[in-house]
Amino acid sequence: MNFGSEKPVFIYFKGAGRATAARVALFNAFGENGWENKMLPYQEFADQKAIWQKSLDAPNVINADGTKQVKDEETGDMKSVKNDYGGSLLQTPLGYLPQLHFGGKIITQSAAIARWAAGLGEKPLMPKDHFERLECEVWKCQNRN
Ligand SMILES: N[C@@H](CCC(=O)N[C@@H](CS)C(=O)NCC(=O)O)C(=O)O
Repeated sequence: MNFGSEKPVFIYFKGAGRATAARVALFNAFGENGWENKMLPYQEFADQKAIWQKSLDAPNVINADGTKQVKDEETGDMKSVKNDYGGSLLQTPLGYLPQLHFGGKIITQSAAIARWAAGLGEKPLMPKDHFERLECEVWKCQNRN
């Protein structure tokens, strides 16, 4: 699989939290220098979260697909438009970390990122055997991050 020269950027706080499995898998897949492990200072996160929160002004609807409801000026009807979350770094419906910025997308959910990265690289962490893989998935679901 060829990812070109783009480096995935993983963003979380300075600390283990929900990031360990994803960080380990990203390190294994992309090597020490093939990805960026960005640790956001908490104050910076809080500032970004405030911008994000403000963008959810009434009607405060968070759609899972990253859209929000606004009133159509002409018809007065409610319509769905893409939410840019006020330009906040937290451009996702839940405004949480971690995030993975890659391929022009922002991916959330630590377990999903860990599983994805665990299948990559010269020596993927995810076993080839289908049943062993299933056991890994069970373990990951049980741990929920
Ligand atoms: N299910 C998500 C949960 C993410 C989550 O809860 N992130 C917390 C930190 S561990 C967060 O960003 N909290 C900040 C906030 O709630 O404003 C995942 O595993 O990635």
